[in-house]
Amino acid sequence: MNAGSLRAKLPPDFVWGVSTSSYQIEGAVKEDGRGPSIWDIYSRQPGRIANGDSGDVACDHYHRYREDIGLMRDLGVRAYRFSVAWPRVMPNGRGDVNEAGLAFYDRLIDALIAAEIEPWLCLYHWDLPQALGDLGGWTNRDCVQWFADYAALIGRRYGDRVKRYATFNEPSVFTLFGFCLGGQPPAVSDHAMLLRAIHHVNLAHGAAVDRLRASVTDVSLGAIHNRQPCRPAAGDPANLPAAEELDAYWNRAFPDPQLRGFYPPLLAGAMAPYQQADDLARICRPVDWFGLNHYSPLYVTADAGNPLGVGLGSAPVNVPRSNMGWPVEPDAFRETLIGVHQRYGLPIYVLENGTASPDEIDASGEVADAPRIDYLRAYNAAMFAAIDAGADVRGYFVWSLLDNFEWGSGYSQRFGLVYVDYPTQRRTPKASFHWYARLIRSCRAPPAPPAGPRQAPAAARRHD
Ligand code: GCO
Repeated sequence: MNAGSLRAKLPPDFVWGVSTSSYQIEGAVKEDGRGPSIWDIYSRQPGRIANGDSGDVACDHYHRYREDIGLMRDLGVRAYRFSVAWPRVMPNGRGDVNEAGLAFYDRLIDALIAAEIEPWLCLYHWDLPQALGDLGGWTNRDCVQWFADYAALIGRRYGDRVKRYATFNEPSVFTLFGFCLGGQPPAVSDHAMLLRAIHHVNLAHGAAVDRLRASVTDVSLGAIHNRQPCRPAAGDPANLPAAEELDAYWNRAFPDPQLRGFYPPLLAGAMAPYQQADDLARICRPVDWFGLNHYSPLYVTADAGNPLGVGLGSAPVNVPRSNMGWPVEPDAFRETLIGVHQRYGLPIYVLENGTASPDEIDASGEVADAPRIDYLRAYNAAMFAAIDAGADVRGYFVWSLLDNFEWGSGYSQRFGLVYVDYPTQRRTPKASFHWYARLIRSCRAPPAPPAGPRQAPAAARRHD
């Protein structure tokens, strides 16, 4: 990749970053007053998580955040996307506030700012307080107000230092897998509950946008959507209706009402019974950017085993795959960036992109993660091609800084630029860490040359 030419394509204020999430890295799940989340309870249920793993300790980031910020500095990123654990700051999700929990994020944010790394704060990366889950969670319309009150608390507490906020991470993913496809809490499969959850999360997004705008001066906010083309598995036309159905739920059920003011046609009728007057106006509130997570296309099959009749099938055999089995198709990323630009017309920040690879520490103590370097090189080239085609992409954040708790896969999958040896919590930057650091340095605009002697204005020079 010719970095020099890349610089020409990037806006001068292009943001290079890394991303993580609270439940996946913090640990300390019972420390300093934190309440349980639905993921704490779900992870402890037998058979839910590979190898019986949980986020109880994870990367112990709660105690090691200063070391991890040092790694970010070495990487050369100027931005760090993290999430706040709602039950760490409000143990029951509403009412009482946990000062010790708030104080942790004060320490984290202050240390980031001291390291000249801009904090990007995501309010919700799936760890709903279990106390609210017990009251129906996102199927209960009261959760909208509970979330808005939580957003207001965060804005008031950190708004003097944090200006970048995301309301939700991947709302389509946690609602689809939680209420229809399985694999995430509350692990039910019920179309009415899915529709209620979708609608209430959309309402909660709109309410939080209003509360953040009211509490944070100069706020810059958006939501983070996983957007991936839904293709009929095996190219079989019989799978096309399932691909179109999943596309409506996975790619449009949130950005369309939030940014265009209406549900996609495949959802609109089914959603109507759960809407109250002016709900769409409550959802469609002005945001500043589109947060995009992208990994690979989805190959969709018809599957009568769930209310949507959709299943995740296999990619074509000739397509390379990651350790997760996800197809590596960078051109789908280019298409997605251009499509998001054309459909929503907002500045785009890529807030997750990366891959799982079978990383090991070799005899010399290094981690030669060539598959991740190949992936990042190809996907950055695809991003630059999309920018060249006119997509307004303003930033790129790698998922993830650290190997971490990969939900149902537990610690069996590694997405980090930094290898985490979990028994010792030792961090080892991988080869991809150094590759990404070089890419950032090469793409960052060179410092302006020192001002030379003052010259006459150009017009005057033309005549001299
Ligand atoms: C997601 C989540 C992350 C995952 C990452 C790899 O997209 O599922 O945002 O928490 O860990 O994407 O699956």
